[in-house]
Amino acid sequence: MDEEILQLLREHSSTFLSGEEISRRLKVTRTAVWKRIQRLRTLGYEIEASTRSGYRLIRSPDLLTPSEVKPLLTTKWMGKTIHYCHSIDSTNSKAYQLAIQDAEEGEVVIAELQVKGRGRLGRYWFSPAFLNLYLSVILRPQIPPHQASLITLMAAVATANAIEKYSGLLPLIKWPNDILIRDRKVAGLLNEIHSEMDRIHFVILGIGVNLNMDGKMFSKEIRGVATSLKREMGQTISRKAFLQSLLEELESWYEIFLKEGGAPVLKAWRDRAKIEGKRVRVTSFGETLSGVAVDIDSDGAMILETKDGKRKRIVAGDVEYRSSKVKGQR
Ligand code: BTX
Repeated sequence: MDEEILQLLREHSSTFLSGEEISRRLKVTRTAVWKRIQRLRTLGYEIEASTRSGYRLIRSPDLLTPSEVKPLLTTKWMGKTIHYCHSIDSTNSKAYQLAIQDAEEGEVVIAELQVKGRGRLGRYWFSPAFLNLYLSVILRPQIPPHQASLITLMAAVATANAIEKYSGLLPLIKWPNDILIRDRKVAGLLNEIHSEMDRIHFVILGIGVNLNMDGKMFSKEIRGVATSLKREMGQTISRKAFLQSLLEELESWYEIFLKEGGAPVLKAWRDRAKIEGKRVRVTSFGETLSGVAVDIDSDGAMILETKDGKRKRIVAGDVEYRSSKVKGQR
């Protein structure tokens, strides 16, 4: 009912709407309306009340509810269905369940708070309430499973582009999919697939972007390695506006990928990651290797040249950048 009351108040934003009129339209008592108005106020909605004239919506908080977000969306299909959760274990887990139950491509799960936000390889994602963005998008690409990592690269490019468009800053992608500003992680992606040997059922694109966390809000363990857009820009970020920009970029890059294949995604990723010639230490499946990153291949795996001149293909793992690039590399 909250959404319906808000909808009515929005439709009459320049005038008061009487409690009687709201109760008639929603077929509930005036006391029920009053209780809901009180509840909306606790959520941050500023609603003026006058005994004679009724209620008027003055200001909405920066919540990510469908009624706040949808009017701003410029996408054609992505985010047309939004599953909003105030608090959840992980938006990826919820999106996975929905996808198993036949949710459609483009449905999005958004949460204000994740109590078990997940990172890659069993790690955690720090997800405090009302400050950042935690979302998961359900995709159903008709591609073979070995190309799924191109979807991850595509999502990293889209996220980096949204950050640049919003902030004017130049984020760097770190293989495979960390988004860094001035060497600190501002966003992370956790993409999960459900597939058979030769067919993908669905991909869950999980994206976390640090928007409004101040330095002291970061947990101790990540204070030195993480940042937020607010910290970098020195101003509060509108989560709704950023979400609009992110979904627009994601939809457009996904369509490019489906139409033109991996080439444009790989090119954009290379431009953003500048990986060629970087000295790296890679941990992959319990093994640590040092060398120089040569490139990524057409499936998104990193090609590493080790000291003995051998080339290795790294499909998953973590990368640590070491000192400067090798001479002669771009
Ligand atoms: P990752 O494994 O690359 O990064 C996790 C590591 O990053 C942690 O071990 C910690 O050191 C650091 N870290 C944790 N939280 C943060 C944070 N808020 N900012 C910066 N660094 C942090 C990256 O995994 C993938 C993260 C995906 C998160 C999204 S949120 C929506 C969706 N649902 C879900 O459960 N996960 C994804």
